Amino acid sequence: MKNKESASKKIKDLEHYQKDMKNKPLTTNQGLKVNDTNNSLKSGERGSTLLEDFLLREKITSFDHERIPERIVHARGSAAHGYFELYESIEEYSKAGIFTDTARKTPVFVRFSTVAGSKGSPDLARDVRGFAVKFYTEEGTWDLVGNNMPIFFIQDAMKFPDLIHSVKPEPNKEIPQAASAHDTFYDFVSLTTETLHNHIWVMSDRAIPRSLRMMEGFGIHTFRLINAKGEAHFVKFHWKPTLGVHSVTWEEAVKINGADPDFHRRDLWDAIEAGQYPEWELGIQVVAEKDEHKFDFDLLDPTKLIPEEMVPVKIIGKMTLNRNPDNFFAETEQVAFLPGHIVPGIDFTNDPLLQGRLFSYRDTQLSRLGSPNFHQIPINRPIVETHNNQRDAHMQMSIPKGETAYFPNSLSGGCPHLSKMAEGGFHSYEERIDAKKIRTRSESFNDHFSQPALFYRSLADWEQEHVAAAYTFELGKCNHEHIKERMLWLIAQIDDDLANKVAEGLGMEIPKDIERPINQAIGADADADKHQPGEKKNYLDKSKALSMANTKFNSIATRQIAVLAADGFNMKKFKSMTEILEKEGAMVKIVAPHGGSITCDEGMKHKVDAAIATTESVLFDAVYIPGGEKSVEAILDNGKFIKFINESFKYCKAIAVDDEGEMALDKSFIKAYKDDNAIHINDEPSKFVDSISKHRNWERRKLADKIPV
Ligand code: HDE
Repeated sequence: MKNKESASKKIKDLEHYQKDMKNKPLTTNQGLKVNDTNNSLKSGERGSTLLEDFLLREKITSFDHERIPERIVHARGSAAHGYFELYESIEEYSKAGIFTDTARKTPVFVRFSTVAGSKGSPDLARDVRGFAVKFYTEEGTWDLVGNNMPIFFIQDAMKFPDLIHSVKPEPNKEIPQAASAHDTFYDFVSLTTETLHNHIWVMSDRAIPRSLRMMEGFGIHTFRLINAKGEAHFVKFHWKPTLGVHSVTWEEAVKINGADPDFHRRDLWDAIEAGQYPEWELGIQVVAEKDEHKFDFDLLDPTKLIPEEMVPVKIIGKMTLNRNPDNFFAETEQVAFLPGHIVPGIDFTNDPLLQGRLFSYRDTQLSRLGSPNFHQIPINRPIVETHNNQRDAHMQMSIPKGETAYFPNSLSGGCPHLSKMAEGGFHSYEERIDAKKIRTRSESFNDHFSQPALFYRSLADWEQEHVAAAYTFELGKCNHEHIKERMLWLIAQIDDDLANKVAEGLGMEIPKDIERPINQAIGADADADKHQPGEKKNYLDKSKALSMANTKFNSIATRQIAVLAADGFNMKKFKSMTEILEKEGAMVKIVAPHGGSITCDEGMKHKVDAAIATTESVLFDAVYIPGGEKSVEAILDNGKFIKFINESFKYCKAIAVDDEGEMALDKSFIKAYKDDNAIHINDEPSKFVDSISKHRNWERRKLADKIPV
């Protein structure tokens, strides 16, 4: 169901371009009604096809050219429409209408993506997620093109092609797809130590989110906010999901990729269709210009975050996604995000990564969308009128009138005319620059170990274990010993304990010292010593915001609950349990021995959501087994149900059973562990709800490792 009421300005604009085929005759692109689209024109019934057949040629030509180049990075993505609302004006920092006018509902279009994989790659790859937001503001479009991690791999745009070439499939054999676990990536990472911070985030569960709706977003770079007086403040942007930040485990991710490679895409779509609109609050970390140099790291270095303990995040508004796209290609594929799209009140800094992005995104749209007129594609059009002297090129959709296409002119009355700043004219922030032209990296960017160490220290024990397992898995997939050794040495610079665990898993020794220079991202004539990673600093012991153990655990909204049942299940308990789960916003799905429907002990038919043969436990958050002897016996007759139960236990999920449902536990690994905190036998439904809202019972994990599924 589309939410018509909140149909925003942008949605109305898009409606203008929508085509509804209902009750319409099939026509050619010229409007000619078609009488036969099944047979080509031939000379005789069995004769050869004629070149004259313009109907065949139009249809086939269109088909032949359906594909456009996929994005070189972030090819795999899913998107949705929504709106942004401001809680309170921040006019002391920014004059942007979106940050001062609390009455506005600014339309947005948001695209989430993985980075390394192709368009058809699975959703649960271990990877950074793109989090790109297009705000259609009254002053023009602002694109906040961020990721789900607060830092980036590299410090200078010049390194981006190298980074991406190293992680993409190896060029001789085009292997592996959507995976960083291979030699070329670790060759690059181990020679480019600035990558280590983003890399350890990728080794954490942040790289395998439970849902796109349960991950944070970050603008990453330090930007500037500019107020009406022209004063600037540094700012970092944060998106915080109202459902909290939750992830799956790596083993589950691997299984989900097989069971449902569209897991995230489907989850986003289904939640919106069900009216369970994903929400994020927007937060800002603001730093006065005068405080630029008071930190132990450089604010212009995109491999550094500002710990929230040092600069708190001020929550200023909320984004809600309430409408799925009508057409994947027209909207999700053709949307073009450009970090260079800003509005008065927001400006750039000299972050060398951001500066390079300001070039790359416009450039890439030219090859992807084929024309500088890509801004005229409906999804990319701003909601405000545009007038300028740019003309022509492929696919010009407007008909600019008049005899002039230059400025200044007198023949068109000087129009389109310039706007003063007071009228909303954009004016770049006048930053003082007094420098020599130089190709180098600032030494203030040399700290490569402190923040990965801070991240690792801040994690809960189960998160740390997952990080160690991820390094071990990824390096275990590498073939070259010298690359693994270099990585082990570097991990030891971050944390000894972590390095020991990884070394043990790899069956290797941590090398005592390895030949310098370690960091090879320097010029041939550069003084290597000046550009090596500095000593690890400890300016903060732990930062709470870095651990998912400190996220929100107060909702089970949109959680998928599998009800394992067959004919004869006990309706009474089923009803009281599922009513509460559904009231809390969970999605209850009946998984049965077969499709169609099953009949409860009160003789009513219930639609089966998935036959056991078509689904897997990793697609669910929790399991409920109602009583009813016949029902429980029927499910225990099928080994896949037992696997389902054992696997749910293994991945630390909440499980509830009523009455005879307990027989299912006795047939499973759980038999000896019925006192587990998240196993509920004839318990109050509210207790089951509590356990689901905790996401996982990590206390169970050591035991769970022993379960052979
Ligand atoms: Fe991107 N990036 N990027 N990137 N990026 C692209 O632009 C690039 C970087 C991000 O859903 C491309 O339209 C360079 C950081 C997202 O359509 C391309 C550098 C961050 C998306 C490009 C970076 C991002 C892209 C490919 C280093 C987080 C997907 C297709 C200087 C702050 C947007 C396209 C969407 C896409 C270049 C680094 C986020 C090639 C050169 C840092 C979310 O232009």
